[in-house]
Amino acid sequence: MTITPTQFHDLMLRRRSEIENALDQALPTADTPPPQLHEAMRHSVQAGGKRLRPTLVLAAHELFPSPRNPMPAAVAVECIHSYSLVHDDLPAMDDSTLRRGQPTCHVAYDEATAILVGDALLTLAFQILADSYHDEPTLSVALSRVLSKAAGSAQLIGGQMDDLLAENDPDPDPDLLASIHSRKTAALIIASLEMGALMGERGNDEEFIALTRNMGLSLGQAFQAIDDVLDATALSDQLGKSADQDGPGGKCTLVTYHGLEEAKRIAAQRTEEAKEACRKLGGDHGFLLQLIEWLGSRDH
Ligand code: GRG
Repeated sequence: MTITPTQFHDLMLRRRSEIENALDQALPTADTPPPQLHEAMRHSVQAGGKRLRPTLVLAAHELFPSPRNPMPAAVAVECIHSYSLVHDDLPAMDDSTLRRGQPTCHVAYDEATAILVGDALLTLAFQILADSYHDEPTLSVALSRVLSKAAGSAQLIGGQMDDLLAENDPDPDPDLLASIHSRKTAALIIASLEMGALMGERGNDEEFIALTRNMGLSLGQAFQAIDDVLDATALSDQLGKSADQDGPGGKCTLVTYHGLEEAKRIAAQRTEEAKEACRKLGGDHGFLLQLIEWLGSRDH
């Protein structure tokens, strides 16, 4: 079913608000002992953000919807994403002071608290999956498997490690750069789509799941290319995070490696590939298709 831009905009707002309500319910209240930790968790998760990954979980479930509730899985993915941002901003990593338009967690609180916030969000994600899908143990295990693999040392964490090791490399390897992007950025995007698809009516169809993951890889690559372009061209105010973090720090990006125009071309090409893959999925893909298009033209 195709949807108009106005319908897409309204749906995005509605879903975002539903996701934020669910996050609010899932996070321990700020006065839960120790309050400093729980306030800081809320500071980091509730600062805003596009809520892309949870939106992808919901959109993939909607392709072939089932009576299952995809929201807890969507919340679990956002917990992992938020933890990775808190840790990425730490002085030992990207050393950033602004995130989602707010002071980063270690600036608003302190480094030890920010480390513990990341630990707590990572743990909470799997508690949510275990609690919310315990009536369907096979599904619960499948969701935990997909998310733990994407967040683990071979994917998200390994991509971050190689990203740090590659900093200031005078002769960066383009294959390593692509591999870092597919692990650091695309893995969680792929997992979000796969988790949504697993909960839908075609969750047991291996070919469908493989197609969904394939679309996620193109979307993840497009997302990273646009992130690199925005980092090089946008202002911190617009991004809500410290801009031009990559250039001066000596980090290799698609822009520093290929130049701005080629990075833009890669972003557009990957976006087209993701749209093509989305159409092949069939089902009710109208919202997902517009979401991919919107991400291709995002300015923050
Ligand atoms: C610390 C294990 C660990 C991993 C960190 C998140 C991350 C990996 C690195 C952040 C650096 C970066 C710019 C990655 C590129 C893509 C990315 C994850 C951007 C941030 O995601 P958005 O734009 O953020 O969806 P919001 O705030 O909108 O949720």
